[in-house]
Amino acid sequence: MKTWAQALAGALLAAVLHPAWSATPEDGYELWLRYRALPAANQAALPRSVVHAQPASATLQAAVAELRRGVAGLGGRPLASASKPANGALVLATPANAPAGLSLPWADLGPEGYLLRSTRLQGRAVTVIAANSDIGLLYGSHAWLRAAQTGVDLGRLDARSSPRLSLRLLNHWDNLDRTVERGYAGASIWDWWKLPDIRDARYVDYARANASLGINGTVLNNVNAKADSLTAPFLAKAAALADVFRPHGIKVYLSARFSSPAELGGLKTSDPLDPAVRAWWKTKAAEIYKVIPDFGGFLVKANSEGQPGPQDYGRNHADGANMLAEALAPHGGVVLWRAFVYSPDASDRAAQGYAEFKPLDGKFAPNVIVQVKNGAIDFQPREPFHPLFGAMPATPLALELQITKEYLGFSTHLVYLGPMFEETLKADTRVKPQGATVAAQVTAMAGVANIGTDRNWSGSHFDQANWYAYGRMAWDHELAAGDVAREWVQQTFTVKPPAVDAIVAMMLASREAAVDYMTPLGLHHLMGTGHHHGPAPWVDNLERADWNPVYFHRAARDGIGFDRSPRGSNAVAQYAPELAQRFADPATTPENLLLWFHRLPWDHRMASGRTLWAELVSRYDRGVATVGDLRRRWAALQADIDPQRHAEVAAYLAVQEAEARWWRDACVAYFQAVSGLPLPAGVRPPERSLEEYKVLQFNFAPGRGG
Ligand code: BDP
Repeated sequence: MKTWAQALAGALLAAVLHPAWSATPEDGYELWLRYRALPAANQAALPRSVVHAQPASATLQAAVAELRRGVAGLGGRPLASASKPANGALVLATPANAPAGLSLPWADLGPEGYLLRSTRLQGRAVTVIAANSDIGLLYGSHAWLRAAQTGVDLGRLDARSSPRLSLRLLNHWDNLDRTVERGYAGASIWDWWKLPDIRDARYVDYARANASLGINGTVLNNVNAKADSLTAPFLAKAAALADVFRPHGIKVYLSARFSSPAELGGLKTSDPLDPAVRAWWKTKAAEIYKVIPDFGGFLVKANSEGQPGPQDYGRNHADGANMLAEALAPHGGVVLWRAFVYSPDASDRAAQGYAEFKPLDGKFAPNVIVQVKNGAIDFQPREPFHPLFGAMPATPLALELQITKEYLGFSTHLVYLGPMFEETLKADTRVKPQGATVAAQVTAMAGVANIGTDRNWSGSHFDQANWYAYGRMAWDHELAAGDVAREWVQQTFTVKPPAVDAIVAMMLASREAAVDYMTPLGLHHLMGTGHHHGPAPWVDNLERADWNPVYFHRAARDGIGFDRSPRGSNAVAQYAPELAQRFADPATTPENLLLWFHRLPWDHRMASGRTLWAELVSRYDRGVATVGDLRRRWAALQADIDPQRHAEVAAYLAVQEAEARWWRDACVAYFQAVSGLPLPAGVRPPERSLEEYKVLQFNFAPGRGG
């Protein structure tokens, strides 16, 4: 088999020799904003002029600049600014500058929404992009460009969209030394050393890409925060970034370290009820707003995994969050207070977030948002939705998703997360008889970013799709993962229908494949210690019980799984009664969550008629087979994809296939040893012995995650 480097070198050579592709190889830098020439027939519908308010605000200028760039690429033509509509013109309209004769449903658009409409205005056929604000016009311009890139008929547009969530955020886990916690795409793009004076051009492209999705806020630094990020020099750097992002509608937020009053202010305590501590935060907030007048607020990880917090002083989460909220409120800022907490002594880690936060419902200040991970453990390949969704009706909640694939094969595995995001957003919490999705329970979304200095931004071409899908679904949670994948492929790779269909099908198969080859049937937390890559279900020696894979799978001679039914930890009781009842019984628990909620004998009968043991092995096999299939399908697309990106993806898929086998073989070997059962008939034995898998070490690059 060729090595990764050989495959890449071969492909680069092919790129040079291949006559069908342009001389500049595609390296992924342009993301989905590539604006390649449309087929000649579609170019005719592109505008030659754009009518907009003068003088244009910085945001309107950004919109017009993006439209110019797009039309130049799509049709090779300039787009002139005009004051009157000509035939075929684009007209950017807000109520304040709407041309005479234009009547639109402004009230329905909300502060950020937009409308695209092909219409007649002053006797001319035009396309109106309308919004109540310039930021709405920027979003509308991006939507128009998306329509153009995805082959929508530009002469018959009639679309309208407004976000339901007012906060659509990225969370960067970027450290001040430019390492990125759980980052697999190079270093942090924030060049703290050169900021604030040097503003990398990449910051603008970052803002453009985010604005194209409707992302409107970014937390710059890691939730495991250093107090330094709140010192004057760093605030000046953050302010420089805020200046770059502002025209694109993106506010800057910072992760705040709870012990900052003691660490930076020299106070004896950081007790949230201490008047001096409260005063310190008020002064700090005022200092921040002086340099960043539209600062978004603080994200806080407190009393979680060793981080300081109010419990250090005998106070609770509400005491801590409300103190910060009080400091930010006069300036319009919010506190995003994370609910990711678990203590070493609890009997079920999955039950703790709910246990600590549910009693505090209604106790938080109005500008506090409790930020909850999608599931109750930790961004596993599949988790049921977190029971806090729907359980805190008096508290605004944010849904936190992880875009970076800490538990899903880093950036080498092709795993499209759209289906996973959709699964959570559309999960029915059953807190209302008529149904109540997770999406309907939240007022904000936060995505842990997968962005770094790699030329392709996300570490792999397909990981760009996860950034894209997160942003699109944060704007519109009703979107289907398949539709989002389709528009991403059309903008990123090709518009040829058979190739688009083939790539979308690959993407849609990929998440379930990863669940199958890593943690099928509701298993979770089987990964290697520390770096979290590769299988290690045998680990049982970590200082905290609830860090050990054996704590989560509980496999032994008599069975496997975590009993969260009333006979076990009873974590099922944290769900609405209807779900609690459904999850309490193996017969009514969805099979894909079976071992999350139940500990069952190996000979438990599955829907397929197989025993649990045979089913488990077959799921592992199915996962590996699907990855082999993805490889073959990608190989068949060689003529449709530019050579550099084709080869890079092919090389990554080869790694993924080898690692899927590693996962499968190591887990099957381990569970076989524990269960003492023979392999089901016809099943391929693991390539190596269990002992060999146990000593395999995954070499991860230092500085690329803790
Ligand atoms: C875990 C990560 C750890 C993060 C933590 C968090 O392994 O690096 O700090 O989540 O979300 O999944 O705070």
